[in-house]
Amino acid sequence: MASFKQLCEQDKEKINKWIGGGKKRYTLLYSAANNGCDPTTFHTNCDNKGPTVTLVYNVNGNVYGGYARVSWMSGSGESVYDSDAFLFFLKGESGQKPCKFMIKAPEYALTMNKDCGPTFGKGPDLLTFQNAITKVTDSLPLPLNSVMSPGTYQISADTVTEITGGKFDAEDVVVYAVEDVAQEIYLPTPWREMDLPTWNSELLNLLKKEIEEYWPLREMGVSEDVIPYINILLLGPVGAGKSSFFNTLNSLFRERLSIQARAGSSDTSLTKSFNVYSIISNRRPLRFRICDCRGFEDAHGVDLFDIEAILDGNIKNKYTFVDKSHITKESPFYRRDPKMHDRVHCVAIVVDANNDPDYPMTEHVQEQIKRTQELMNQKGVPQLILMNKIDGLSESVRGDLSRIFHSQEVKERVEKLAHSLRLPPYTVLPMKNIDTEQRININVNILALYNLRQMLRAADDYLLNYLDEFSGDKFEPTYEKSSDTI
Ligand SMILES: Nc1nc2c(ncn2[C@@H]2O[C@H](COP(=O)(O)OP(=O)(O)O)[C@@H](O)[C@H]2O)c(=O)[nH]1
Ligand SMILES: [Mg+2]
Repeated sequence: MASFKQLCEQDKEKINKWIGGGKKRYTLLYSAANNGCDPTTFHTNCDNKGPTVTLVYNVNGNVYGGYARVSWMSGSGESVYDSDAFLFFLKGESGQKPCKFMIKAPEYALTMNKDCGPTFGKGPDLLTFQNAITKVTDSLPLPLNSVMSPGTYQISADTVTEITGGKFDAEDVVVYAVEDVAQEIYLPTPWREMDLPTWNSELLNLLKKEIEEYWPLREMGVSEDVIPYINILLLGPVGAGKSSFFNTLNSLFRERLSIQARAGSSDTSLTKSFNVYSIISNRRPLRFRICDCRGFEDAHGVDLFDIEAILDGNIKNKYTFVDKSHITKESPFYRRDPKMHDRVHCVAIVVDANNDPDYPMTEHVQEQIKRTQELMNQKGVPQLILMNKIDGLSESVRGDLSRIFHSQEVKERVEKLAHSLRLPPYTVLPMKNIDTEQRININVNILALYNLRQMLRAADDYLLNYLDEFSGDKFEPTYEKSSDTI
């Protein structure tokens, strides 16, 4: 599939300001690179959808486009009045400043033509494409007249050359629906049934105690020494917050800020090695370990062979990943005879909640995750999604994290993310981490423990499939045996 260009949060903020009014929601309707550069497809996806923003990503790395308040329609070249429409230049490779070009003649603002892509002005000032265009190489050869014969908008021919860099070929033409998000919706009934009553220090202590007293399959009557601990593997794109999640948990049990796992926002993975962390509470290691893995990256990232070896328990702590290669059986970090407690019992895919929920990561990373998911499915390893950084998603939740399960915004994000990772919504765990400037926060800790508890339960579910392998004397089921007549 061709590369689809994402509209990042900063770009959205810029466009929001140009449109005016408050917060907006952007929903992807059409991408020429993904859906095909064909006017019929554009009109099928975008007609009658209300206000839209169109972006052209040209081969010079310049991004420009237009906003239309009036819906697109499949006409035969009629002009339509739109006094709010404007053209804009968003960004360019050579650092040109973003700029909005106002409408001069609103009666000609938009041209409705079933044979054309989005068309602004009568000139037209911006015609994205005419008739279907086949992608030859990585770019779409948009017609040379695609941009622009200015007249309807306050843009000059010189400016056109500047913003296009003289190139009309594009990598993508993308259309988003733009809706006003009037105000955040607070749902009186939580969207997820939780056994979390009031969020206070009492609840925090209860959850903490439950986790301190956890051991694998305890609830099934398996005794304490059968499986010493379970392993939770954190996987996901670089910068999603894998290391930070461990630091949040560790700080919580140590009751002081801990940055044992290096966290940072560098583009390439800071975590170059496989690190297995355990947490000490009351001078005793807790019965789970967090495996922090190198992040998925665009250029390389963790190899599928290595992931399989990690899942099977073949890779030892502190193994350093090698670019474009993987562990061999000769490596001193290769464990030849992994036991049950060396395996991964639960995987949490860590994703940044602020990414476009339809395209939560780049295609390359999405592909790595998809292949990893296939592997986990084969092996029956339970998967959860840690939807991190929800503080960036909703102002009211940022102010009071305990509102999280009452926020319509978070609920919708959870559903979309679950859909794009092909997992049921209940597997998505919304999360916010502590950062280094922040004091330890009760609500952050409650959420972290709640999410951890879901991971421990998932790990127990995995182990249940292997009950037969645990020796009989150590395993004494406490549940009733089914009756003889069945
Ligand atoms: N706002 C916000 N930032 C976070 C959160 N969790 C992590 N971060 C930041 O995101 C960046 C990347 O985090 P890191 O844990 O290194 O990601 P990793 O590459 O997945 O291990 C760091 O600058 C963190 O401070 C969160 O919940 N909210
Ligand atoms: Mg990391």
